[in-house]
Amino acid sequence: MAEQKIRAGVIAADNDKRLSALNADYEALGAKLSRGGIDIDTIAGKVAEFFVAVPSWGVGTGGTRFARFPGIGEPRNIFDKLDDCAVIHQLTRATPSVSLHIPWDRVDDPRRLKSHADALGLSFDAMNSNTFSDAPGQEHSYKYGSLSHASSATRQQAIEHNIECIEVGKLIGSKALTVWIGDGSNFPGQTNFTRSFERYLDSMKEIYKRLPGDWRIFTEHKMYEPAFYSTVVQDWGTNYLIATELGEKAYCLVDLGHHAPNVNIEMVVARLIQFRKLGGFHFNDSKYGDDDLDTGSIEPYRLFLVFNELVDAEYRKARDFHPAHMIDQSHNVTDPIESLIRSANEIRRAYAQALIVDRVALEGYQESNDALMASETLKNAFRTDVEPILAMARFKSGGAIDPVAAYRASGYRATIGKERPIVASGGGGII
Ligand SMILES: [Mn+2]
Repeated sequence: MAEQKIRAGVIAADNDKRLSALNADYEALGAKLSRGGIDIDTIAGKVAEFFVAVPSWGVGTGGTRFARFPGIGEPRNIFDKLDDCAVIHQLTRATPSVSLHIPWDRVDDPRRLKSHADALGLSFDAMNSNTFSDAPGQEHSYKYGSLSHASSATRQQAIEHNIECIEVGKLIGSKALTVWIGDGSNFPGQTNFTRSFERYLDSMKEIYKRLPGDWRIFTEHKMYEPAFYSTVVQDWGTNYLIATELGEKAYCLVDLGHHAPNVNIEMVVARLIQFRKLGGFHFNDSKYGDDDLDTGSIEPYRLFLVFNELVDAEYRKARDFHPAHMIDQSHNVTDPIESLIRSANEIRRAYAQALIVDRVALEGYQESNDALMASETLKNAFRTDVEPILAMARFKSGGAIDPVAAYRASGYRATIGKERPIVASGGGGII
C-alpha cells in the first residue's frame, strides 16, 4: 500500500457529499450515450486507464523572464516534489509517473529516488536533459549553444550530460530521454543554419549510440525562445528529419506551445502518427506563444482535436503507436498542485470526448462530402459534458470525485507550508 499524503478519510468524507449527485448524473449521461450505441462503463474504463506524467519542475512555482513570485510550501528538493506529485495522483488517479529533470533533480544516489517513489506508489517517465542553462561549476558555457555549439569541447560536454541522464534513468526505471535544446540565433548571419544542424545531428548520434535497446529518445522542436531569430530544431519537419536520421528508437515530441500561432497542431500529430514517428506530448496551453498555461484552459477545442487524432489512430490500430503523455507547464499564479490536478482532468476530458465521437458516421460524412455533418459529428462529442465519466473513473479508482475540493479540504498546502520555508528562487523553469 502506497504511503498516502492526504488522509483517506478526508477524501471519503468529501466523496460522501457528492456521490448521490454523481450517480444521478452518470446514469443520465449513460442513458444519453446509450441512445447513440455507446456504453458509458466502457468509456469510463478506458478513461480510468489513461495516464499522464507530471513534470517534477511543475510542482514548484514557475516564473517569467521578469520575475518569480514564490508560493507557500514549495518543494525544497526532488523528494518534496515527489511528495507533491503523489498528492496529485492520490486525488486524480491519473498521474502515476513523474518526469525528472537533470540537473534540477540530481541526487548523490539515484536509487534513493526510486525507493522514495516506490513508497509513494509512483514511477518515472522520460528523463529530461538540460543544456539550455549553465549548471554551477560547469566548464563550458551554453550561452552560444550546446549540442550544435561551434566548439567541440562544449558539444562533448552536452553529449556527456545527456548520457548522464540516461545512466540516472536506468537506475530508476525510466525508458526514455527527452532532448530539448535552446540552441539557435538572435540575428541573421549569427550562425550557419546547415553547419549548426550538421553538428547537432552528429552530437545526437553520439547520444543515440548510448541509448539502451528498450529505450526511446524524444526530440522536442520549438520555433523560438530563448533564441529569437532561429532555432536549430524549429519545427516538426526538422524534428521528423532528426527522428529518421537517428533511427527506429528516435521519435518526435510535440509540445503544444512550441508552434507558430495558428499552426494546425492536430494535423502535425496526424502526419507523425502516419509516418510512425509520434513519440508523445508535452501538454500545456497558450494564447500567444510558449505560455505554458494549464492544459485546456485556453483552447479546449484544439486539445480535443488532438485527441481526436489519437483516438482515430487507436481505432484504426495504427502501427508503432504508443505515445508518451506528459504535462509541461509553468504555474505562476496558482497552486501548482491544483493546476496539475486540473490539467490531468482536462487531458482525460479531451480523451473521453474523443472516445464518444461517432467514427462510423464521421467516415460516412467524409466519404459523402457532407462537410456540415462531419463537423457537427465532432462538435456533438465536444459539446457533451463528460465530467460524470471522469469523476466516476476517479471515484472507482480510489480517487476524489472533486479532487480540487478534496485537496482544499485536506489542508495539505498549509501543513507543508509550516515545514518548507519560502524560497525566493529555485529549480523551476519554463521549457
Ligand atoms: Mn516541453
